Amino acid sequence: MMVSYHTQNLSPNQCGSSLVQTIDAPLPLVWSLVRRFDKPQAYKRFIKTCSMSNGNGGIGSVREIHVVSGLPAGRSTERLEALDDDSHVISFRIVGGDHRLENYRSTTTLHENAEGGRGKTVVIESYVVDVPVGSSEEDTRLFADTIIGCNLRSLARVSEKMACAS
Ligand code: A8S
Repeated sequence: MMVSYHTQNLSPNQCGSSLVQTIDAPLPLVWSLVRRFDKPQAYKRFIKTCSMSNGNGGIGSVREIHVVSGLPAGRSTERLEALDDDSHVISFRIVGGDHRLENYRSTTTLHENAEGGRGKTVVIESYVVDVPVGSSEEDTRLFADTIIGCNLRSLARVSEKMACAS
């Protein structure tokens, strides 16, 4: 069931992977951050601004991201594809921008950690993206994995800080 959200059907010119992060904070708290499509800067690194160009956070909403300087990109247009408050699933697709992540689509799911008991959350984030002409699959995956890894560790830090304070 949780695996099926992260099953990837890759075309020959695509690559993808999935990353896992355990967080020492309750699922509802972590979900309250992850579900906010209109506020990715609450935990994602590298984002300078985010404004909504369509909708206000429901499925079909579109956001315009501007990233901080120093990255090989300036902006990204992203559409919310799925948001399920019962299953704790969120998925978005990149539909434009000046970067090299063409046809990027990611799915993030949250799970209560069975081993650590209540109060711990496991986050799984997977993605599929086109390998740009002239780039290798390995480089494309390394680039995306690095950004997502930073974001997931930041999500853990922010969530754990909030859990401590509450
Ligand atoms: C996310 C995931 C990624 C975001 C990438 C991979 C991006 O925002 C950054 C640099 C780029 O070159 C591409 O969940 C893009 O946000 C930080 C602008 C899309």
